Amino acid sequence: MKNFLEISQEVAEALAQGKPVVALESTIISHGMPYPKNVQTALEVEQVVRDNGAVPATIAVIGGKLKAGLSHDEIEYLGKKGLEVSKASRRDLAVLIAKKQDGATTVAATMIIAHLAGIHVFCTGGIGGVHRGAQTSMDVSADLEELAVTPVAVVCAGAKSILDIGLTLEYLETKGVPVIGYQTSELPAFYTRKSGFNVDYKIDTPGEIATILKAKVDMNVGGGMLIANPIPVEYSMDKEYIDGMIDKAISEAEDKGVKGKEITPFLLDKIQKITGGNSLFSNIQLVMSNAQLAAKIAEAYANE
Ligand code: PSU
Ligand code: MN
Repeated sequence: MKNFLEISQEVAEALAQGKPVVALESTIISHGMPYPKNVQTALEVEQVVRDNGAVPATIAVIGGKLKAGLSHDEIEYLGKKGLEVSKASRRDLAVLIAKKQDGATTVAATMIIAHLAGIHVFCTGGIGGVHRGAQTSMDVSADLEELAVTPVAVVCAGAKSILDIGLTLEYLETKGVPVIGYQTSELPAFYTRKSGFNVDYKIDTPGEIATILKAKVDMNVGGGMLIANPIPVEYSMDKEYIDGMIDKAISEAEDKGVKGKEITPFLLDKIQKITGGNSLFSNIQLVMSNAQLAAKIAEAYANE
């Protein structure tokens, strides 16, 4: 079974020694940002994880191998190929293994590979969720189903308003996923610190989050946790401005009939283009902030 899982030497050693490890996804590299910003950001995020005492494990599928821990060359390869690398979620993994192909892993697929490797803490920017209009499109991200079954804590900056945030929270409740606000009782909305919706629990320290994660993992009943870390105030965007831009992107997607796995990357790309890069800057800053928090949680978890 394990011959398709490839853990880098550094990550394998850290795990064997019980040292803190933080998983990082790769859809954000190939599909979430333009080259070369995507590669620079991916390497910087790894550095932030290191600076905060943990070992980064960037996750992707390369040549049919499920990889936990990428070299700089592999990150450069994924970033340069960009949209040519297919976006890989749970449904895609077996096919990519069999065909020996590459895949940029979503939150769902990254959680699976992190879990196979024995990593419990994962840092990303934004998760997939219940899309606006899901009542008829039934577009619910596989990320939410993964959070329901796979014991990995996902640190994010909340849910973008490309999604129906209220329905996303309802779905997570149904699926038994605890939504934790880091030092906040309100779910952040990615570019902004507020969404108008409450989290389930406000927790103020990485140590307490690690204790909850330990209990969750030790119960051994499956399922992950969502940790929402608000974007630092100095990088947060004006809510009306960004919501207006998101609405514009959504109506363009509707006009063009974009659906399925294409919709999220389409909207992310459109938003970046119509905000002239402002949102990309905020996006990068919130990922760095999440990396810092994830490393601290991983460190506390290693000491549990
Ligand atoms: N939302 C963001 N940024 C992202 C994504 C979502 O704000 O980069 C990416 C993540 O990789 C996430 C995926 O797992 O999109 C969700 O895609 P879908 O909605 O098709 O499940
Ligand atoms: Mn979808």
